[in-house]
Amino acid sequence: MASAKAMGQMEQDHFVLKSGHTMPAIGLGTWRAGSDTAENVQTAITEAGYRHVDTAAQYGVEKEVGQGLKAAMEAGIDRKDLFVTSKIWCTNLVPERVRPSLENTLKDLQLDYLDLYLIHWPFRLKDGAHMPPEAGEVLEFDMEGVWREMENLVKDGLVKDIGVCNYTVTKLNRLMQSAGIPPAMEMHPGWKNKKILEACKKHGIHVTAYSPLGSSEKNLAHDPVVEKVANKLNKTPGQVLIKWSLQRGTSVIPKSSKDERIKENIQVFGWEIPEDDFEALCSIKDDKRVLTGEELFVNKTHGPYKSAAELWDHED
Ligand code: NDP
Ligand code: 1BO
Ligand code: 1BO
Repeated sequence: MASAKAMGQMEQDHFVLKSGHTMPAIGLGTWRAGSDTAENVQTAITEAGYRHVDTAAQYGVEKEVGQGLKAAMEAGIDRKDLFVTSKIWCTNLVPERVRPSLENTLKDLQLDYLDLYLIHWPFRLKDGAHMPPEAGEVLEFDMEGVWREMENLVKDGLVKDIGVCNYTVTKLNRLMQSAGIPPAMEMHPGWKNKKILEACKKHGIHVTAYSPLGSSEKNLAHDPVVEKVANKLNKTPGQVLIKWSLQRGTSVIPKSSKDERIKENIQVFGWEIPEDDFEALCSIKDDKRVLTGEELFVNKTHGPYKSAAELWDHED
């Protein structure tokens, strides 16, 4: 796939969603963010220049993220200049739990609205479900009912945009009647996830690339192709991976708990990956997901999902 740059689009530090709202192109990820989350969020905003933070109820750090946001606002950053995303967890994917879940998230984040509220995974789990789930712990998911309640949050001004994560083209098509659906999907040179990106582009839907560095498990910063391109461009491997995502026209939410890397990961403007190096990155072998969802949602004996392929509608 040619990069957005190669297709003549201008480099941009933000994207405009279908709703007309603006999303900063780089956000700070907070999954497995650890004990320094509040300080990391504050540093990211006040020192590194981030204006976008991605979190989730399931990450268990919303209170800390909220403390970091509060400190940044006390230091003079306006709420309206920040873009805060959170996600509803799988145990709460029933219409009547949507609003209370959002209210808890807002309370923990010390905010009165979210910029983006996402369905974290399109599977409903029973409260207290095991990993991997035991028989009967993956429940029926009323996708349209939950979505309607999320739309009500937008109508009531509690959330500016709503979206989904970890969707397939099949599932996305079910929701396509709705206006704007910014999805967050795993994307890096080791899992390009082209089908969903192309389907979203076709519908004019903005995509955020999560785990852009390959997450902790696959960390592509040590991949020889990435290292070679980084050396050539005099950039770090992390910057090259983040820029690769931006050049595909996605926003990107790298996570780091280290101040230096938090700062490094947003220094990705004013230069570009040349087309041949971009293509070399696209050719990295081993095109596989890191987050298969298998541990969370697959019960090989009892189902309802008996394999990761079933979770992803056999689209991989
Ligand atoms: P990333 O791809 O962001 O990788 C994070 C790992 O890379 C950490 O081990 C981090 O270590 C390390 N790292 C960070 N910066 C650099 C660098 N410059 N050079 C080398 N290594 C680096 O993984 P995530 O899976 O955390 O994805 C990012 C964010 O996306 C998540 O935190 C979360 O907010 C979101 N996400 C959303 C999902 C969804 O379902 N919607 C699923 C998965 C992620 P260290 O902290 O020590 O720097
Ligand atoms: C279990 C949560 C995966 C990262 O979003
Ligand atoms: C569309 C996903 C944005 C994450 O912050």
